[in-house]
Amino acid sequence: MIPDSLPNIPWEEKPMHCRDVIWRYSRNPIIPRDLLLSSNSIFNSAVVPFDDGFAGVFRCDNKKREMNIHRGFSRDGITWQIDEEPIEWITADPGLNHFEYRYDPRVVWLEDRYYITWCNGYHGPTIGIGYTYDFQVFHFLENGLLPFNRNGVLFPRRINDRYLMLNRPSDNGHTPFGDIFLSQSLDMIHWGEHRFVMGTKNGWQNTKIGAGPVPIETPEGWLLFYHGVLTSCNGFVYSFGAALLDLDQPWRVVRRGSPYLLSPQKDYECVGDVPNVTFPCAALYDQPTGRIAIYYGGADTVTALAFTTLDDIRTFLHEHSDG
Ligand code: BMA
Repeated sequence: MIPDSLPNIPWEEKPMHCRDVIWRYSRNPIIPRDLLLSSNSIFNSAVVPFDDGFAGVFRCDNKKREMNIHRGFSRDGITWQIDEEPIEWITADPGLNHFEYRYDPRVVWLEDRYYITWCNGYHGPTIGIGYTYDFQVFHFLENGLLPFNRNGVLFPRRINDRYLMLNRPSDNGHTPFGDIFLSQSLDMIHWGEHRFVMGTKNGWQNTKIGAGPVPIETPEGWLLFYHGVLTSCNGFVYSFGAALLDLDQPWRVVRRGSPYLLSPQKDYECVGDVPNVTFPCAALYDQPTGRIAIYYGGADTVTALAFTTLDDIRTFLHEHSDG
């Protein structure tokens, strides 16, 4: 169960000189690439409140450059103990456990358990869906959609009886296109009733977009942080921004911020295995204070943290929205 109040949310006040909506943790990155003996890089990872602290699922690319997801725990959400070995999945169909790759996890508390979604290699990238009750035993449920698809992100509750998942149809490579869609399910296995949510736009999100952290429920709508990709003459640049989706029909966009909120500007975002990438996969929210902590990958190499408040985001979306 995730409480509305999260007094131990990682937090740092906005620096005096900062005029941005989002500010970075002063001691970024919080997870170095070599935290594990076996790791080449640890990035694009997801965390949730768990017990007295936090649990997480981390994307760890190893020194063979295999991409897999590992479990971790933390007291404060900043210093993490991550397993050397990847998560082992229990599945009824052994054919599904054939490992190609697993990456970019998201974790959500939904009804009675933590669901994990990730980009799962199954004859191409698709959305793997699994769950755990305790972060000890992990069950692999199904591939929710056909290849090729990435950035599968579940909503934290059913809406109109349905589970909802944002996703981004793609190709088998470094996809030069991509819009956000929403798919619906009565049982978490069979997905349909697909709806278009939003597409690319000029500027920082001109090539493709994809859902980031699990949407946060607010009185004005679902707050969605999402990444947007610009094609520069030197390759892709991954920034992220925010939108509000309708509470009952979340494929309807209520507001969409036109400037990005954060783009690769610090060394650990600009320099690494893939330069110029900021890629959010998780956000913690403390309702009483409105504090939000966003976890994002830097340059496909390290994990970093940034902060904002719901008020800051609300003001931003009111003042800089293009609908
Ligand atoms: C995307 C995913 C992300 C990665 C990004 C930038 O397609 O593979 O994991 O952060 O590219 O390389």
